[in-house]
Amino acid sequence: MGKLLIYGLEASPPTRACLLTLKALELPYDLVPVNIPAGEHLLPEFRQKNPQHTVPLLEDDEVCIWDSHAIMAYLVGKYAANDALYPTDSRQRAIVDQRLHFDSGLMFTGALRPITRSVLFLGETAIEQSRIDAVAEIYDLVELFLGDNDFVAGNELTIADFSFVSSISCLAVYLELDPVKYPKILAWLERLKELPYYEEANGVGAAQLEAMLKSKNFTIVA
Ligand SMILES: N[C@@H](CCC(=O)N[C@@H](CS)C(=O)NCC(=O)O)C(=O)O
Repeated sequence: MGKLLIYGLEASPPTRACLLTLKALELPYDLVPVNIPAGEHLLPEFRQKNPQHTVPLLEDDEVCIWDSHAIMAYLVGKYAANDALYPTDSRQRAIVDQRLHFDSGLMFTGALRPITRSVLFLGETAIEQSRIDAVAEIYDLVELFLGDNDFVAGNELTIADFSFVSSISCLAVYLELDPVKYPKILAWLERLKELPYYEEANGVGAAQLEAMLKSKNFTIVA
């Protein structure tokens, strides 16, 4: 096996979800930096590997896989010693898959990405309250998903937790997690922060993105 290459940047939430998976599986990898603000993802060399020009992109022995959710599933399927992070049992897998689609379709793509794009790349400094209300609706659902479980897809840590934590640690920049309304999400976040690789794989990049966003001095308007 050649060394795994993960193209992306630490500030990118889906890149961080993959870094969490790589660390959890103790897989050696190189993070190949792709400077999105400088447009490196649009260069022909990168588009040749990923015509959709998104990060993260995984390169494994010349096979290119993109979309963090697909990458995480691939890494567990190919390299994990067991299926704990992405169960093969149909029922358990369906729950994990539902959470991954929730992140892919709604939490990251529907809420986080458009707001972040407006602030970082389109120079908008006023975020409409309705977009923040949509974040609150997402929190409401995540609080329900957690129920009495320790993790978002049950009582075991899975790749769904990696997706969720990479997105939620950034959504919290737009809407703080109210301890009265979201005690389960906050307790779950603390649980994830206890992972020995959390800070390196998610904490550092989340702080970078938070600093980038706050430097734009955005406000929320009705
Ligand atoms: N669903 C994708 C989303 C990836 C994505 O949108 N990444 C952003 C950076 S955080 C990106 O590459 N933006 C550049 C572009 O879309 O051209 C995933 O989970 O990997």
